[in-house]
Amino acid sequence: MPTPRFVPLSSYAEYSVVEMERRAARFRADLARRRTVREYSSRPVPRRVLEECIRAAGTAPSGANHQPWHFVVVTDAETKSRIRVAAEEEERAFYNGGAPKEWLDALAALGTDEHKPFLETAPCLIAIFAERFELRPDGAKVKNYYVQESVGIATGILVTALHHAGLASLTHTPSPMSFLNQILDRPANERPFLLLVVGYPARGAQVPEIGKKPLKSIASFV
Ligand code: IYR
Repeated sequence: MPTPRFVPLSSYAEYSVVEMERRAARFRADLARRRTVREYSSRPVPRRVLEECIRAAGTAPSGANHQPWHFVVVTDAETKSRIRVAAEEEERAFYNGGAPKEWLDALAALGTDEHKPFLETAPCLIAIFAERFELRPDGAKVKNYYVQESVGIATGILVTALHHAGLASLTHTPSPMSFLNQILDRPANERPFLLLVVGYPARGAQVPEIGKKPLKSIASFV
């Protein structure tokens, strides 16, 4: 068993209370501008921005620091098209009898349906995979811990980083998503977690008129 090695915490920055309040408020206001976008321009996004945002996601905390995620960045038109065809097949089943009425009622305010043109129009899809266990080159399996939590946090950071950089995104979850393993040639130890659609909003893009819950209904201070 390796013995832990420690280094000084040199990266931490402390701010005054006033500065903290200012930073927290500015960050909150900037994030409040983020909207899930379903209408995209086909304008390509800079690869280096995507790389930096994925690096940001890779800073997420994770169970035993195993970093059980893999991000596949898809910009190739043919691959996007194959993903659209497969996703729409799942979505058709979902919207036409597969999903319980209660679920469809809950989605009514978003105006979503089985048509997913953004999977082809948007310049970039980031397929996020969760590594249920690590497969070592010698075939040995190493268990990962809190995989859903870890990949969820990394995905949240990625969504935030993309917004901060000036790109729009959509968290898309066709269900089931195992077609992503086939199309993107990912190994069986990786489970598709989420398909993130990334790009610039289409000119005149519209979003549903929905709100976020106020602090008092999402938090209690005891
Ligand atoms: N995956 C479907 C349905 C869907 C489900 C939820 I929960 C949403 O918040 C939005 C959509 C789709 O993408 O249309």
